[in-house]
Amino acid sequence: MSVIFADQALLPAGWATGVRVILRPDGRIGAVETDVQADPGDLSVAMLLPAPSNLHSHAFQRAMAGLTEHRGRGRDSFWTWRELMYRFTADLSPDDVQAITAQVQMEMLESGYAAVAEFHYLHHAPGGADYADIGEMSARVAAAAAETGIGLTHLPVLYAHGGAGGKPLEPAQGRFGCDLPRYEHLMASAARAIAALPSDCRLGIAPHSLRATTPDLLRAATTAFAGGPIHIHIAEQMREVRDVEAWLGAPPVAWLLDHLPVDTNWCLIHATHMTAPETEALAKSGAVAGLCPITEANLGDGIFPMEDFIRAGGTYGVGSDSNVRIALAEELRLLEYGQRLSQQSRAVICPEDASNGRTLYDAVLAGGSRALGRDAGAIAAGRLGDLLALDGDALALDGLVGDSILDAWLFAGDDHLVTDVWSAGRRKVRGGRHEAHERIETRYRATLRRLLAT
Ligand code: NGQ
Ligand code: ZN
Repeated sequence: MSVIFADQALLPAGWATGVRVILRPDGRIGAVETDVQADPGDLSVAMLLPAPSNLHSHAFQRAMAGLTEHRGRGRDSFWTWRELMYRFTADLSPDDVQAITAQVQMEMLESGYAAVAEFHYLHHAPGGADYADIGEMSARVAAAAAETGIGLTHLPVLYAHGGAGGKPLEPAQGRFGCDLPRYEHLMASAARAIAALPSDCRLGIAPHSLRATTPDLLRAATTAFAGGPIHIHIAEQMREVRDVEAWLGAPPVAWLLDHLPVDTNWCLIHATHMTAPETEALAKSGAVAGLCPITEANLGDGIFPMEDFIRAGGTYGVGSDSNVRIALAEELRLLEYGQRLSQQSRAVICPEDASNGRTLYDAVLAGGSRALGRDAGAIAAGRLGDLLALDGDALALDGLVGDSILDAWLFAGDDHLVTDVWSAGRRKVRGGRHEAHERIETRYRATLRRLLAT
């Protein structure tokens, strides 16, 4: 048993003071006491919060952060960025992927995320042949999680087509591609890799997008792997919306909701471009909208119809997607700021007479846990011990109580205010640094230097 004592903590019923959180050896919270004093053996922190889950990541893309900001000829777009990204994947080795993924997971933990859903599609060797173990790359993602201690929901991606209408894969997509039998082998291997991790880690599936699958394949895969998390990219770019409409006779979100049993196991990544009826139907389905504001801004995707979605009772969470920046506070701030800029208004996401910071934070705790299939998101007996502590001595937080802590952190601060992070009770970050920071970063630097040289 270890015990954290917090001067202030955010509990399901609201802020409490004098809080003891008792962590069980299995990584769950055993009990929560309030209005008490610290015991001598307790670890004392100023401000304790549940730590959110990051619901969308492509770890390898972290290594090209900042390298896609040179404008080429013509108009830069998501599609020209994708060309660069494909070129970048061409010779990443399993060692490279493991080194990059460990760095990414470490940065996520240091930023305050306790867990991540890794939407993993770089499966095969250069040229597209299977590795000796078809799940080699999944095993590397799992090995990174074993080293960093992050809570992993691993989502091997089913990527079978090069574009809407069942187009064949492009040569540059060869390392991603699987038909269903090959995918089933991959999933079996990935399941073995995940079984070696702590029990909070789990497996789900990710049909990449409507354009990278077909209706039949999507139905077959989601039936074969029903019952766990199902993530899919959808309606991110207008070109994709038009292609799907021309092919399937409906816009992507409407088509998906009409043709598959979309429920709380599903997470629709981006869902940026929706009509009002699609927005309402998605909200009512119980599926999570997986919003990635920093990447969506970077790639020029557009702005999610948040007001309509919230009015209809929708659930959302955030992901760092391309990992061009891994920054929890910034991700939430940009989510709200995109709405402010487009609506020419303030406090767009927040209901009346409430805190912006608290509203955003509560929402992504719930949405992230649901999307990862992770029993976290609250400091309550029985839940996983996904926790973070903030620096009560920091100037930005000095003297603050309750929701104003969240407002100050998310709108006027950054992730340097995060001092300690626990994932399922595993205390991996202290003093703002991951326990293996030096080793992981040194290896990552060497990997990057080699990649940049080629
Ligand atoms: C991805 N990126 O899966 O990383 C995609 C591009 C593709 C985003 N959807 C790859 N933002 O579409 O093939
Ligand atoms: Zn993505």
